[in-house]
Amino acid sequence: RNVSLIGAPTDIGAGARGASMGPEAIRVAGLAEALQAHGVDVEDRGDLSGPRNPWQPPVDGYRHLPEVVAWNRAVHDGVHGILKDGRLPILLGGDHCLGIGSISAVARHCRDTGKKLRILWLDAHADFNTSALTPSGNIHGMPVATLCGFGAPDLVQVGGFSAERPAISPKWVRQIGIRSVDQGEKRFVHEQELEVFDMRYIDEMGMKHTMELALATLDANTHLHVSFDVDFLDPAIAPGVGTTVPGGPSYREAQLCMEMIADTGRLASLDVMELNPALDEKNRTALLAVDLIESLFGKSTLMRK
Ligand code: DIR
Ligand code: MN
Ligand code: MN
Ligand code: MN
Repeated sequence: RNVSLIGAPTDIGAGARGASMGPEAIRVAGLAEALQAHGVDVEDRGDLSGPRNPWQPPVDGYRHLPEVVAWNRAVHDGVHGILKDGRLPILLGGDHCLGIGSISAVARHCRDTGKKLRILWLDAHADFNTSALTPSGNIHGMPVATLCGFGAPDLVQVGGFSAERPAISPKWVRQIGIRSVDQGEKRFVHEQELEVFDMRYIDEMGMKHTMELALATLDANTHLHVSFDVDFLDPAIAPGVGTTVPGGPSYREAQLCMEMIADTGRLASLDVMELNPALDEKNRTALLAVDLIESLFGKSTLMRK
């Protein structure tokens, strides 16, 4: 497989500064070298650029909306270019608002090539807020809703989509690891019938059963996109994120999650988001992310099947 790394060094949609340093921290943790060691062809397209973070309060329910739009247009074009070259993009975030640019590019590519799209959203949060529902105004809490057509028009339209014909349908999404959803957001998640495997579900049914359901009905024509918010992981093993929430997947649960995705053979694009080196301890969260991405690309202790 041919992989292209692309960095988006910004924290423009986040509630804490520092995710802008994420791309370089993942490079320093050795992502390219680790994948190459597993026989993956890796190129690094370097970093995108965009406006600096002005660190202003929200306006009409959105913080930094013009800057978020500029960054997402850049991410869209970068990711779409990689897909057109027939390569697998790995977006190095950056905060999770950039999932709008990344997944709109994937959705456009799938539409143009007649592929079915399935999105696995690994996160502590549902990221399904709107400007009316958000308690923070931070757009990293809104990418899933925006991609489904509920968001600022300039963001809904990234990639040529619209509220009438949005980039994705809630039906294409499976959320895993969720444990923090705001009050209004909770109602909207139910109303839109998002399929959420929250931590209670994982506690009761186990990660194996959860992933079997989340990965059911993939076929040879499915493009599988994984949007990996590093705060998915338990903060005890992954402290380097802006919005930690206790009670996340353990190291073993996260490994199993990644290995079961790898076993499908359908992974076609990946976001690695919200890594915040300013809050990390000697880059351990970046090193863990690299370890898990190796598993996502098929590293396992023994040969299987
Ligand atoms: C919270 C936190 N739900 C918000 N969201 C996220 O501000 O909307 N934190 N995504 O990572
Ligand atoms: Mn999150
Ligand atoms: Mn997120
Ligand atoms: Mn390793």
